[in-house]
Amino acid sequence: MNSVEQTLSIVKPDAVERNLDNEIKEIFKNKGFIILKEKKIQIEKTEAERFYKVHETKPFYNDLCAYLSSGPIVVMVLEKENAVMANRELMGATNPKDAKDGTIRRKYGISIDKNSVHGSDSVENAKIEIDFFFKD
Ligand code: IDP
Ligand code: MG
Repeated sequence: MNSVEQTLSIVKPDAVERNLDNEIKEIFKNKGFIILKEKKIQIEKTEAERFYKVHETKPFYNDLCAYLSSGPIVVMVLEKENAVMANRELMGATNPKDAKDGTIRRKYGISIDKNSVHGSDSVENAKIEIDFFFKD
């Protein structure tokens, strides 16, 4: 069953730093995503720790949170049919080296940690992540 979904996308510091945020937004729009909300912000490390709490036992957790809070990011709510999985496919594998041609991480990712974009991994987590950044 196809249904219209919303998902959270983040253009991470490595990509914003290289001024790729507009280019990446164009890719989403060209693939039929509607950008419902967006903002450019910089978060505190403690906020990054809350956002990535599922990874708190991983060896890379501290570096990951330091990195996400190291510079400006662009957070967006994307809408499209099957948006969660469509965005995951468009992003490509976590490690840019493993990402398929035509994916955002293949094109722009520098390394497994500086992989340019975040995307929610389930409809349930998308709701939590959208609330995290856009609840008002
Ligand atoms: P995802 O972003 O593709 O959903 P996750 O497994 O949820 O990947 O990991 C969250 C983020 O943590 C990744 O995007 C990446 O930036 C970082 N990360 C994941 N695995 C590693 C690793 O083995 N070393 C360093 N950073 C990692
Ligand atoms: Mg993930």
